[in-house]
Amino acid sequence: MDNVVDVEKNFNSKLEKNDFVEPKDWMPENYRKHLIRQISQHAHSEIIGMLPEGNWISRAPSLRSKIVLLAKVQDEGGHGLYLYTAAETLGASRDELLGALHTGKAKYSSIFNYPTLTWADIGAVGWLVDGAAIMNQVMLQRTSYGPYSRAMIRICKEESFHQRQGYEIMCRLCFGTEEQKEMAQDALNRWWFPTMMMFGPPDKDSPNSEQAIKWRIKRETNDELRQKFVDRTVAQVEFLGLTIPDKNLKWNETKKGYDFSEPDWSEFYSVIKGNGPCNKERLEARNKAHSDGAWVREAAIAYAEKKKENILAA
Ligand code: FAQ
Repeated sequence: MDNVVDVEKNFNSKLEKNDFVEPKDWMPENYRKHLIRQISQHAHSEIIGMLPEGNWISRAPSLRSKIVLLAKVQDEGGHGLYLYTAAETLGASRDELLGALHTGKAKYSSIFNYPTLTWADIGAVGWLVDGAAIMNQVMLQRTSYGPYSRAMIRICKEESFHQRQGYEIMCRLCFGTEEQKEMAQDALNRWWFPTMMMFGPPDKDSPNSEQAIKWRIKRETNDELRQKFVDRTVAQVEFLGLTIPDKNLKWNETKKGYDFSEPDWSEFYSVIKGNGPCNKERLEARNKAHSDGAWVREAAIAYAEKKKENILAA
């Protein structure tokens, strides 16, 4: 058996060479735990994220928009599946992870604790929320853990379609009637700062970032990604003829990027502690979906067992 020094050297050399760490490779226990924490929070965000958009499937304004929204929400369920599976390769069971979500012990993205009040919110979620998700996830395609990286490559392809779905809705509203444009502006006003919170607290207050960067789990910091997101989004807002609800937003020639206001971090901490506008509703809906789906899981297990029996008997 390899000694501890050798396996640790091998792990570090993989990181240095930008090689992937694979499930059967030796890894430090804290690296494994860090990954389970981040990947499972990410998986939970995908399936909780289905709820605010799912609310609008029956109210979509046309058959086309209903079909597109249905496909998007279904994709998010698929993303949850890839990510739970990646977490399972680290030794975490699906039941354990879902149990932590359903009892409120596990975190999921703060953004999904805000309500989707109008159809314009579905545009804003696709455009801003999926836009921020892609900004974060593009770097995760190069994360050091192989199964997570491969899941992210597939997820990013689908997320970029989602971002366009949202921007298309915003275009329709902004180039439609005055009333529709007002709806779009109202959605931007409500979603802008919660979206900025998606990247996590400022680097100086982020307990996990430093180690995550050392292990190449994260390749860019929370502040770097937030800055990139603002810089990329301003032109899209201008094209729509809307206004970002931030009086301090200003181009800074020296840094070649925009200066902007920080979101209200006390609101962020309150939301992730469970006190956002929809935390309770989201967990109730998620628990109900899980218990309503019990028969599907039972049927799938019975089918798999029967199939195994038939194979063994043949
Ligand atoms: N919400 O030390 P850091 C999507 C927690 S995209 C809730 O900076 P880290 C697509 C953090 O967990 C959204 N909690 O943490 C979609 C930590 O708590 P802990 C999901 C947050 O991990 C679109 C504490 O604060 N994307 O779902 C948030 O280095 C539309 C200190 O923070 C991902 O999860 C937050 N916003 O950086 C689906 C991407 N921010 O665990 C449906 C992968 C921070 O120590 C519809 N995750 N916290 O108790 C990541 O890249 C990272 O985990 C960050 C946080 C950047 C989210």
